Amino acid sequence: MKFLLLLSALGLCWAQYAPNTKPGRTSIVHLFEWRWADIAQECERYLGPKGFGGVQISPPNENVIINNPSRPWWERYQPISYKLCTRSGNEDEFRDMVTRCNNVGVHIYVDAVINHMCGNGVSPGTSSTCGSFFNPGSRDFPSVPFSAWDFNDGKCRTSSGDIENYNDAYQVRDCRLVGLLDLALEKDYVRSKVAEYMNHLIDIGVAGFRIDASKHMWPGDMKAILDKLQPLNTTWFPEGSKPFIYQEVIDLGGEPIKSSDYFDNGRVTEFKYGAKLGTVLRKWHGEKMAYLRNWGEGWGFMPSDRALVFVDNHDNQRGHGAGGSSILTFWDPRLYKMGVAFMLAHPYGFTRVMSSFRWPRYFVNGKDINDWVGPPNTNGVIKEVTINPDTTCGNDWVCEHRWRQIRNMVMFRNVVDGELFTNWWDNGSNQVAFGRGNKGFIIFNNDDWPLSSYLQTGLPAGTYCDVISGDKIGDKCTGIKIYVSADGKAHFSISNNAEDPFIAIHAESKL
Ligand code: QV4
Ligand code: CA
Repeated sequence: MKFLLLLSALGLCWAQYAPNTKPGRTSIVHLFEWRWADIAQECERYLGPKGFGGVQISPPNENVIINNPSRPWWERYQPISYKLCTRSGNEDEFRDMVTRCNNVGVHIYVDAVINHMCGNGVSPGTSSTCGSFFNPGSRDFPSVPFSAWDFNDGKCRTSSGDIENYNDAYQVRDCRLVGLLDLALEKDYVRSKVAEYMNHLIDIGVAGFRIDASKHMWPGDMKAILDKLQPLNTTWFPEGSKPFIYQEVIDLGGEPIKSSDYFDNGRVTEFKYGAKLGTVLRKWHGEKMAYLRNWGEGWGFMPSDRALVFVDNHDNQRGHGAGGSSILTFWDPRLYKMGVAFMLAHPYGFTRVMSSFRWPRYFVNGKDINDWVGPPNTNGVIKEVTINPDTTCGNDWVCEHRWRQIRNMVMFRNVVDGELFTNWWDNGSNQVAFGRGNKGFIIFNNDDWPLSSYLQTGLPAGTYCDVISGDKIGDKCTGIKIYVSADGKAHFSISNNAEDPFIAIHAESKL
């Protein structure tokens, strides 16, 4: 009996579903391609004070430099070594970022690219972000070191050596994803090198990992790597804390590899979430917001406590990965704000907000031919994130996370944390509302006619500031005011032409 208990305790040990955010902080933001120095400042000047729980950073390890096209964002998904040395900064800058962010209660989540090294077709040399030598043809990465023994060439059975058919789980795991040299993760040596890299990051103080291309790794191999990880740094985390793990698996149904295959290792990205939410808000295929009443598991999504959710990510916002045309992005700001607000108000999943850079999007026959364009830069050097007087960002950094509507909904989610999904209302079409216990209430009008309704909010009587049209500053609202009467009801009116056709109020926006 004791032995069984011990076994189950050990079993629970490595599975990490808790995001390790500070109490009262419930979302993370992906600061895609930001420099470590800018992230450190953003933690101190914005993310900490505004209640963000953490930052997903771009891969911090040395990658190949691609010059044709010129420094695409995706070069960072082609590792050369595990040295912390990229366009975002060196190891000193990385350590400074982790320390300063942790010190203001904002944790760092690393995008771990461990399925592969660089592309098979890349020329040998030292065109890498730290100048390390590598030779893809001979499978030589001396800075790790990895050599021909450490790759899956012998195991993959497709004629090209690349993944050719996603209906064959073996080739999806053992062959090359778009030509990327596939690591032999069944080897203890390879597992140890990967774990050594991740433990180095844990030692510095990171709180968890996005595991890139998880679909392309056997769940058992990943478990073996996770078993080698040490507990989080006790300067900032309780003794024995395990890193938060969320695995990138694109499962839209219809393939043999399922998200659920990975639940034992940690959370999994729920790609159905953004694809469906976009379809609903765009009103495609007869969808309407009224159908969101049973959003979550009711829509065939994975269990809420296994899901990492987002409206868009760095791939599908530009047509990579599961980039369906329904995906909402900053390019459609009105619908995007509604989508992100719906996500942040709804209890399902652990939420990640996207923060992008602008690029010269240019469609030819329905495909963005500039989908490769890297971050704002001067001769390849990533530009600083400048802050405008109105608190938005300059230098083509979009900073969706600083948009008032999104930033205030991150706070809304913190305030309603743990409260039930309550007081659903809809008009049978695209006007819907719901509450979170007696802590918050949100209402949307995505119909082509005005909304005017007297609804139960579940909130205590009082005057509340709408946090979408404005803020509560001192004892004043800079936007719309909502009057909740003693019975919890309030009148809402939202024009279908409103700049933002939705209203949100919560316990801390009460005057
Ligand atoms: C080219 C040819 C291949 C050929 C190869 C030969 O297209 O047919 O075999 O050369 O060397 C880039 C290029 C791609 C190129 C490849 C190898 O786009 O054309 O292949 O490099 O040089 C990002 C980009 C990819 C990019 C990759 C590496 O999206 O375009 O590939 O970085 O630079 C699936 C997966 C999922 C994945 C998603 C995009 O299941 O895991 O595709 N998502 C993650 C990341 C994503 C990243 C990777 C995985 C790879 O989120 O950003 O891919 O690490 O759905
Ligand atoms: Ca693989």
